[in-house]
Amino acid sequence: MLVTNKDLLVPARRKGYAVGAFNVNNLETVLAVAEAATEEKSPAIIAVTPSAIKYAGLPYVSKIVKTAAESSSVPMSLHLDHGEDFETVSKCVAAGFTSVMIDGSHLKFEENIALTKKVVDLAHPKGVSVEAELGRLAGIEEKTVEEKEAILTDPNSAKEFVTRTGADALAVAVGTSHGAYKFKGEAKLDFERLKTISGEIDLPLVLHGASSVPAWIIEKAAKYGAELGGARGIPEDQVIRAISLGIAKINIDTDLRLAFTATVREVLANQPKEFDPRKILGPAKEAMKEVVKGKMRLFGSSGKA
Ligand code: TD4
Ligand code: CA
Ligand code: ZN
Repeated sequence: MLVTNKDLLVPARRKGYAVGAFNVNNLETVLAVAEAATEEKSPAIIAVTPSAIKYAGLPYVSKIVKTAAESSSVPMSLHLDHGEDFETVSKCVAAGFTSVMIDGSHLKFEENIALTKKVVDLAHPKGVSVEAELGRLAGIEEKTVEEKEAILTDPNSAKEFVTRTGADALAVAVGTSHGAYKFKGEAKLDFERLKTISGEIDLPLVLHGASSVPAWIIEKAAKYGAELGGARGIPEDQVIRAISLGIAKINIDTDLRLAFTATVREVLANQPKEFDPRKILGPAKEAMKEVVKGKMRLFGSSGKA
């Protein structure tokens, strides 16, 4: 069934687990998430970025995801990830998204509040949840204390931000970043900061850039010709620690892209006579589904639907 992020995340924060938000841009990824959620009896958030909308088209992407959610026995939401402006958010709300993120993290504090509040005023009367972001996603390796303070979420202003905007969930910057190259050396998240923020705010907190970049996927991709040297993500034990400190929504895109790519490479390499897309993308879907199921178990959302 189709629900909002608020429906999924408030119980998650209260009970100490997290719901995965999985980015999709094609049918196979939607099927992978929906099938994994059903088999794991887990809630799931299906996330779509503006560039995924550009790729697939808003009517297609919204209808495919809604169809998946409505034909599922488990609760799923259709969420706009990193909505960049009011117009994009309005279009997604009109298309039936049940949750939107407005990413005003690049704006000045007061401007971020004003834009987020404007989105909340549009979304809430329609029963749509709103995620906001404070602080910028960036690796904190080799950064000075001053640089970190400028980038990461300021615990002192986070409370004021959520109170004044009325947002339902807050994406925090604690040292994660998007993509497959998060750290050069050891993974380093600012758990002290996260602890302080979650002490101040009882809203569900969101961890972006949370892919683990599993070694086995990188090795499989590399075996079949991928060049992904230096790829590094967030170790699973650090993800678990973040959940214990108030993270209730975890965004995963990179690990799905890697599983998809590694498997397509494998099939094409092993079966050079194959040219039926279903025989190539079917295994890629299965690989993504296994990744999603693993995340649901790791995040503690399995069995919570
Ligand atoms: O919000 N996300 C997904 C961002 C995807 C970037 O998007 P487009 O190419 O579609 O514009 C995350 O936080 C994912 O984090 P991850 O660790 O998986 O990269
Ligand atoms: Ca941002
Ligand atoms: Zn993100």
